[in-house]
Parts: sequence; C-alpha cells; structure tokens
Amino acid sequence: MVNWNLMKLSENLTTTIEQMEADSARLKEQACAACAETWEDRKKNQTPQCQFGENGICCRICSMGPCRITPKASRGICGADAHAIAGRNYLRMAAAGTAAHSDHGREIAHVLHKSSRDGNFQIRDEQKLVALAHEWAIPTEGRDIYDIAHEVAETGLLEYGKPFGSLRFLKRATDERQKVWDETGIAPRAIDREIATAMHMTNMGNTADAEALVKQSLRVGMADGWGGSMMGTEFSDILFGTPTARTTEGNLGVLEREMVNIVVHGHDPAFSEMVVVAAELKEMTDYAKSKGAKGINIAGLCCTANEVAMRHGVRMAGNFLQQENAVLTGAVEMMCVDVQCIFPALGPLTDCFHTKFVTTSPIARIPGSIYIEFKTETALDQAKDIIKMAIDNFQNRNPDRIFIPDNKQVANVGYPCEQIIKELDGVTNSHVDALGSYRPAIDCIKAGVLRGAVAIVGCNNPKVRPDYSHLEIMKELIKNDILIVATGCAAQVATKSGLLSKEAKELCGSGLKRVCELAGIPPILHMGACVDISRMMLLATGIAKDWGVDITQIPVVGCAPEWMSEKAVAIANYVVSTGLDVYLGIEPQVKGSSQMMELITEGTRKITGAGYIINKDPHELVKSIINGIEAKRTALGI
Ligand code: SF4
Ligand code: MSK
Repeated sequence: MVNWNLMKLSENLTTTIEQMEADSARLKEQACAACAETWEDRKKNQTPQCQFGENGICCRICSMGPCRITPKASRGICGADAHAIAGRNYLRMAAAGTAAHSDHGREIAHVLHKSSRDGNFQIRDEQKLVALAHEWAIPTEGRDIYDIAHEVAETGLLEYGKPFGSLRFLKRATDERQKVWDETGIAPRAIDREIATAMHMTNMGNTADAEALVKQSLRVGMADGWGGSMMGTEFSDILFGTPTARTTEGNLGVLEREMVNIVVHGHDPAFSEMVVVAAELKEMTDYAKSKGAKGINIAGLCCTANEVAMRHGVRMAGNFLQQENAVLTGAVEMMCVDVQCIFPALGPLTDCFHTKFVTTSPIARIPGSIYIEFKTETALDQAKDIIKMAIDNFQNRNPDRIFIPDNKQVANVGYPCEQIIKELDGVTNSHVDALGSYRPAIDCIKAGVLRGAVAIVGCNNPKVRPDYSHLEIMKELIKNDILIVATGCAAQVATKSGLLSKEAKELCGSGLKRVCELAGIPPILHMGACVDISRMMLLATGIAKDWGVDITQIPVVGCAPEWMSEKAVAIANYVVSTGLDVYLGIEPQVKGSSQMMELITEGTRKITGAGYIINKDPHELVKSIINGIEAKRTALGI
C-alpha cells in the first residue's frame, strides 16, 4: 500500500550503536535549546535507585507498612519474610502484565463483535475466522460471515470470565504440554480469574509461600500467552489481515521534512489502522497540500509501529526509548497514542514543541494531552478529524528547531507462522508438504546448517546501554548460524540497525547465510508486536509437533536482553511454562530473596522443564544461549 523509495542498504550495511547514540546526542541539544527534559535527565535524578525496590524487599501491601527487609529486620510487621515479600511483588508484576495484554485482546474482541459489512471495521481474513470458528466448534455452514465473527468474538470474550474449565487455546499445545499443565495445576482457568486469584493471593494475610507465588505467576502468565495475547493476535489478524512479508524502513530518518508527520504509538492496532486508512484518502492528501505540505507521513513507534508495519508497510520511527527523540526532531505535527509504554513525559515535552499530543483511550489518560476517545462506530471520522488537526499544525513548525537524523534502514517485516512456513518450505523442496510444515527448518537444524533458533523480545531499558545488548546478542547469534525471531522493541532495534534486511545475511555464519539465500529471508524474522509472542509459542509448538519431540528438547529458547515492563514478566512466565528457557539481561526484582532467585532459575524446571538464565553482561549472556542450544542438540544426538 505504502510505496516509499526505499534506500539501498548495501551502501550502509548496519547502523552502529555509536551512530544511533550520536543521533540521540544531537537530539539532546534540541531538548536543551527548548528547555525540555528527557529520560536521561530523569535517570540522573533517580540515581542511585532504591535498593529495597531493586531487590524486591519493600512491601506496601497494607497500611501497617511500608515494611523493608534489612539485616536488622528480617520480617515485616505482619511477619512476612523476604521470600514472601519478593514473591508477592513478583506475582503482582506478572498479574499486571497479563491484565495489560489481555485487556488489549479484549478491546480487539469488542471491535470484532462490532464489525459489519458497512461499518468502520470489516473482516479481512475470512479463512482465519472460519478456521477459529471450527476450532471452537462454532457452526459456519450457510451462515453470514459477520454472524460467525460475532459469535467467535463473544466466545472469546467469555474466555475472560467463564466460571468453569480451562482456556480453549490450551488445546493448541502439544499433548505433552497439556499434560504438564494439568498435572502441575498451572493450566489457566478464565483469564480474569487468574488475575483476580493473583491479586487475592498477594493481598495482606494470604499466601506467604514463595513456591506457591511462583506457581501462580506461571499460571497467570499462561492466561496471557495462551489467553489474552493469543486472542489479541488472532482477532487482529481476522480484522486487519494476517501479516505477510513486506519491505519497509525504520529509524528516525523516516520522518519527512516536507510532509505532515503523524506518529502513532502504543499497542492496540484498531485506531492506528484507521489513521493509516484515513491518511491515504485523497481528500486528506489534498488538504495537506493546500496547507503547503507535500503529503502525509504516518510513522509508528513501539508496538503500534510493528502492527501497522507488518500489515501496511508503514515505516517505523523507533522503539520505546526513542519516543521523546521523535518529538525532539521538531518535525512531528502529532503524536497519537493508544495504550501501554507511553511516557507521561510526552505531555510536558510536547508543550516545548509544536507537536500535538493526542490520547485516545480511557486506559491511558495523560496530563498535557488532547483527549479524543476512540469509538468503534465513529473511528474513520475521528481519524480524519485527527489528521486534519495535524495538517493544520504543519504551519506551526519552527524551522530553526528541526533536526531529522538521516539514519534509517531497510527492513523486511511480517513473518507470522503462516509466512514462516511458506518461506521455509522453499528451502528443501523434497520435504514440501501440501499443508506446509516446519520440517524444512527442522531438517536444517538436524543437519547442523542451522544450530537452533532464539526468540528475542522485549523493550530497551536505561538500566543498561540502550539497544547495545540487543545488538551484541543478535549479531553473535546470527554469526553462529542461529536464526532469530523477534517482536516488540527488540524487533525495532534490529530494524534500526539494518539486521532485518536480506543483505544482513552477510553477517551470518555460512549455514544461516545459505538458508537466507535459499528461502529469501533475512536472518531475523519480524513476528510483530508484544502480543505476538503468542505466535512464537505456536511456532515452537509446531516445531515440536513436526519433530515429534517434547518442546523442552528443541534447540529453541527465548531471550529478553533489556526488558522493563510488567508485561515482560507475564511473558517470561508463559514462555517458561511452555517449556522454553528464557535468557534475561535485566534481573527480575527479587534478588533480596535467595529462595525466589532459586525458584525462578531452577525451581520452575521441576514444574515446566524450563527456567530463567540471568546475566547482565550481553557477551556472557549470548555465550550461555549458544551453550544452552548446543546442550539441547547434544541431548538430541544431533
Ligand atoms: Fe508490612 Fe506485612 Fe503490611 Fe507488607 S503486608 S506492609 S510486610 S505488615
Ligand atoms: S512496546 S512492552 S517497550 S517491547 Fe510493546 Fe516495547 Fe516493551 Fe513496550
């Protein structure tokens, strides 16, 4: 749909971390000139950070507290020890993460429920809808597609609060996993029930046993990955289309000096989809031209960027810690946000520039913004009004305050499971399966052409040098013939650096390079937004099924080098529950409890067969990933 004149990557194979930092430093000068504050300033003001919080041993669950565990005080006033306090804090993080992802999924289910042939939202992937209806035993024969859609949406919504049974999507897992979840008692019931149970367990005077708290963390995480997130992904595909491979660009260089720049930011694709559609209407571009602009340039940030990039090829301005930088260019007419990962700092920051800051969800109300509540029934008209507001703002730019960094890279995006199967089937023709399978990839792994695969996910985080850990780990893995699948802000680091381009095969070991050439893929496959980590669970499940082994045996692991969000805690829990090890570059805030540290790294192995491996040094972390993959290969005898 979007047809940009994409730059040639071969001139500049990767944008280095130093180049990215030089752009940020130049943009920091823009901030100083505007007397604006950025996260770097606030980080200085917050340093040193509270060690009680860092170690997870501060409790303010009741008003007898706050209580802190110190060498002199080994228990809070009620008698809770470090293990109980750290465990409760950890479970609350997992529950909050599940609530966020799952509420996102619920919103999309409501949009699906309101979809209609002549309304704002239509069905774009009928095949996926019908397949899901069959999976859920919903009749399809002779029915109008919208009747089916509404019943599927309603059935999905009931997954949030049904009184009996476990989640429907669990049936997609391998038999072995379903057995593990049933036998260990971590199969999630209704999504909201698991969140409520977590809050109840951690309420004053309830669970003080760290092991029980970790077990519920696994269960509530499962309600996310195999519940709310999976719902968000499935329903988004049905409504907006299952993504397909396409080419786009990423980094701040995608902002256009002579166009009206609108940045869409957050996670929920429903409104951003409508903004993208409205921006392409002739009446909108004509209006922009009448105001002296050459056109309208929509760019994405964070996971909203991933959503619209993989369905429309909309270019990506950057990831989490780049949200302020986008405003600092002085070239953004509007920052339009939905939910999650939005800095409240955008309010005061946009005050220092001409940028209009528009919030659209009652879930994310932020001082300093213009609030326009998105409604499914009026979405297109609202999107047009918002775009007009941005166009009217074009004339308010201060030409002396504009700096758009040149750096941008080509990115190949849009690799959900369906697309991966399609691409990999091209690798080994003798194994092409009529219905498609992961067997060609499995053959490559068995033959050692590929050593394994790593799912790299998560945010960037000022606790470490932002983006650096991601890049070091990604480059080392592909050099060692390990294929990467990526989502969220991790996928955007790869985008900014050029690692999502097909030319990045030049940085790979000979095996992965050959696979990239044969299949015509980049070495890092962009699978979408944070909710799309549910796609990764289905990918790993599909590989285990086609291989005929337990999911814990396959040389596939997860990695979140720079995570920061509570959603990441929920994700890590469902990845471990699915049977995949998770390598973390940021320590979970439980270090004040030796028991919790043991439980999350080793204890969960007794329940799910997987656990965390934690190391703040990216070079050490990547070594342990490679060793972990090689150990799994050895155990399989390959
Ligand atoms: Fe203190 Fe116990 Fe209350 Fe927590 S629940 S604040 S440890 S008294
Ligand atoms: S946007 S959760 S900063 S990945 Fe999904 Fe990025 Fe992390 Fe938000």
